[in-house]
Amino acid sequence: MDSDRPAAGTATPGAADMGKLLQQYGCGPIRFTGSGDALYERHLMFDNVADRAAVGPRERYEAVARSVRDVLSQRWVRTEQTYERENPKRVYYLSMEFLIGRSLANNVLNLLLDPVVERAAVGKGLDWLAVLEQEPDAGLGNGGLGRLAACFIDSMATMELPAMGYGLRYEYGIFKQTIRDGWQHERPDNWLRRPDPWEIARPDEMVEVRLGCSFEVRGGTLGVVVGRPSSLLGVPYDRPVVGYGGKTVNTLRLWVAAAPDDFDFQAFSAGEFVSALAERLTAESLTRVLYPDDSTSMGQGLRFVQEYFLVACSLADLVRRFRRRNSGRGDPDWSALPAKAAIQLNDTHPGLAVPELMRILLDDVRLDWDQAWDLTRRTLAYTNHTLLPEALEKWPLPWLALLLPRHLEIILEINRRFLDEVRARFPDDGGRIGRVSLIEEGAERRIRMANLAIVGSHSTNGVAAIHSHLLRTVTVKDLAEMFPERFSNKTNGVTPRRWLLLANPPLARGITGAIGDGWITDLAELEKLKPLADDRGFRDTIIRAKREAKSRFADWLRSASGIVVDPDTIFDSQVKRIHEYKRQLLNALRVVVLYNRLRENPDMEMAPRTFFFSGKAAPAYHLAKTIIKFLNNLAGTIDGDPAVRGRLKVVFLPEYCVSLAERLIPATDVSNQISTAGYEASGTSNMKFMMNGALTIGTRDGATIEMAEAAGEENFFMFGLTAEQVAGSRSWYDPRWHYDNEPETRAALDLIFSEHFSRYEPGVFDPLRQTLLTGGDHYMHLADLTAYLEADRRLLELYADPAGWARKVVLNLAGSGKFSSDRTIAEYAAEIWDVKPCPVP
Ligand code: 26Q
Repeated sequence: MDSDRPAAGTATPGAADMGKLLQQYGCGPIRFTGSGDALYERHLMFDNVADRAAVGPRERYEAVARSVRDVLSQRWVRTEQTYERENPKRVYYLSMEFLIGRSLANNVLNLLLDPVVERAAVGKGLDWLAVLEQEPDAGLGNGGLGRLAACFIDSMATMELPAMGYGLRYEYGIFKQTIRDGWQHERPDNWLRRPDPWEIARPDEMVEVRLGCSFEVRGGTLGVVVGRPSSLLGVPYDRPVVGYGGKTVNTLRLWVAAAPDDFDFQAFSAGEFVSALAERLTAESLTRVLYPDDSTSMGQGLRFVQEYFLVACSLADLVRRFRRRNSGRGDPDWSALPAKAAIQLNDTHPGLAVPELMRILLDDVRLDWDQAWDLTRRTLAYTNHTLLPEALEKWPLPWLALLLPRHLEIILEINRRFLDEVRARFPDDGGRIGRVSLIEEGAERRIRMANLAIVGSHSTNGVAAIHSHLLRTVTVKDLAEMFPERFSNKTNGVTPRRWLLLANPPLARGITGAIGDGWITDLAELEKLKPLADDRGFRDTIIRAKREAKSRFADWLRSASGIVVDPDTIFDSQVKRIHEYKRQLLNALRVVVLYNRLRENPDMEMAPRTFFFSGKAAPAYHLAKTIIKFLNNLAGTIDGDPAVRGRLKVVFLPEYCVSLAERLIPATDVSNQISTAGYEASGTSNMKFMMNGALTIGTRDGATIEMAEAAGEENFFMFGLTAEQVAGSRSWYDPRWHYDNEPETRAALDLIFSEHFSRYEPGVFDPLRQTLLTGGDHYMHLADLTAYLEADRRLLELYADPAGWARKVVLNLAGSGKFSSDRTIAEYAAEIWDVKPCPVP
């Protein structure tokens, strides 16, 4: 572990021994008598009942993690006691995904225990890095949306907000990716095979979830028993969320489905990967597996039940808490609900919260419709994360009729009243009814979850300025016209604790050396670095830190995979889910053009570069899988070509995940953010790269626009069509024109279609021709290729001037302060939730 992490202000334990620390974190009558050492020894011995000389690294990891948990547990209890006593308004963040990654190093860091733990590890001859490697990633999310939820709960705990995350405890997280012959294969991620030291099961706080039908297996197939209601149980598993400094420890509560003894349930399913896991089992299979996002998996009944299960468990839990805290002798004052609870819906995935909260208030509490509707709307708020029409959730009405008949009734009544209002306000606009209705009419009627979430809440926000603008003016224009005051923007952010302090110790140390460590909890302080852009000493510090991060990565890569990369080449990365709109293919075309240039002119000067790609394709997204295949073949062909050896290298890193991001991002010089303008809602890795000293080459999309504004456009390498130009040229755009008129574009495509990268697999890349050329290219790769190459040329020109490059790196760092999730959360707290910190004494 890095002892060189910057000192963290006055709270840093320094040389305090573990015993004192335990006292510091201890509270109330409970006191540990032993030291941290003794804690560890005790866990090692008694948790395993084994000879301590015989236990392996996994047991050591568990013993360390349990010791750390011991340290935080009193603070955790104390946090909940404080909230019980003070009864503040609380935030409930409902999300189908929390992409947490590993917890040990993060918790140690946030507890400010790292100097102590490191000394203890050295004292015991423990290989700390090997211990950390024992922890599996908690991969309970697909990508940006899930990782955002994880950054948000870190920020909320650090800012001492009374907040709770609600999600599902999937037994299998995002699938594991392996690459065979260049193709992606999926394996289940059995991350809970060994006991997880961070979770606490709370069977006493189990809740019941009722469904409108039952399930039966007859003759080997699954049957639905219509009209015979049944129920499931939700068992909470709690995980600590340690705020930086260790003062507040909030809770992430993840639900597991269990069957009552008399229950018989088997899942609906579709899609091979998920069904292979989900098909066989009973009620418990509901929370077995995370659905991979493929934007076409909307037809999956099990996912629908998962979403309802999250909503039903979480609302039951928070309503129970509200009753307990707000009832004097009789019933609680239900009108106080919005003053005590703010529920944030992470996309429409938990959108059934609208009819569920209505159901509770109408049927259980017995309020009248108007009261129930007013409270529901004032309690709920919704965040949108996508404009892609195919990714907007729409659930078939018959599914609700079968599973949630009462909810369907409520939705239809919401819609009836809403459309009456629409007719009254816009009597001459007949088309509007069809556009804003909560129901999409057609052969199969569907519930439009985004419309439901907007109508049923008091706040709708997008996740970057351009995204919020397009949401308001294009995607849900009619609704935004009706309720303009409900719409706002909350530009995303990332936690600087995990993504800078923990991931990049050399850089963090360099920053702290220059401006102190206030940036850890107030990232805007990075602005103080701006004048240092012209300070040669500081520039050198930063460049040395980058170099150190690069060689650390190269060393790790060699030992973990045998792949050798040269840290003296430019590290150029694009890491994210594989999707057409993110345009990994555009990046690949750039590489092919550079490759062609070198082949034609072997003596030309070109700074040596290493291109990293990493990311998963949804298992059923065939074109995305072909893109992965192409990237791998590109890597293989270039590797095998002596003409470019040492000058150009392409690496596809399998199994992109949080812990791989933590290694690669700090080592990256050039960050590629090249989505078709108007399609990437925000992006968040773009921010991580920026605060780790990479320069960005990118399109004017998502939060990248705001990043360039913050650092100064002149310090960014922006290129390509704007969102307006994309929309304006779609009707006449012709990829063929670029092929016919741009020699480098044509040469690159010709090389691909000549099977240069598929000599032994002719035809495998035919689908790419269809995408890029003959099929009209919806994402307009070729329209941006020459501009990309031109931006790339400017980038290389700057690279030839090390001082100029370093200067821009510093100016980027200095401008990255806005992109802390602390800033984002401060905006949600003030403008949507109206919640205040509730410090734990
Ligand atoms: C839906 C139905 C069935 C199965 C899966 C899904 C599903 C799951 C995950 C749909 C979408 C997602 C994830 C979306 C996502 O990650 N969006 C990203 O959110 C980030 C945080 O706001 C943004 O930065 C990215 O731009 C956006 O793509």
